[in-house]
Amino acid sequence: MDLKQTADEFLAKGTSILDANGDGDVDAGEVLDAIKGRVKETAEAVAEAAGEVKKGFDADGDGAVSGEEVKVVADALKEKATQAVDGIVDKFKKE
Ligand SMILES: [Ca+2]
Ligand SMILES: [Ca+2]
Repeated sequence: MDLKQTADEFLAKGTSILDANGDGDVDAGEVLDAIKGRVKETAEAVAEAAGEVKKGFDADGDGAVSGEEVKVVADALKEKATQAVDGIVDKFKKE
């Protein structure tokens, strides 16, 4: 394998992705746009995950998470963890 050629191919690939206006060069604006796009994607994913978590806690959907709602989720998690541990213990018992 020609490392120099592989590096050139990687560079060419990166250039074609980053080169938004297709002039063959990557300028600072194009790099910034690419980073901005990625940061936005990440921020959206985080916001979506946070929304899902909040929805999961907020059982009655009033937009607020009460102590009781946290307790319900915590109990469910505890039960899930207990089941998982029981499953592992059962597996060992069988063997
Ligand atoms: Ca360009
Ligand atoms: Ca609520």
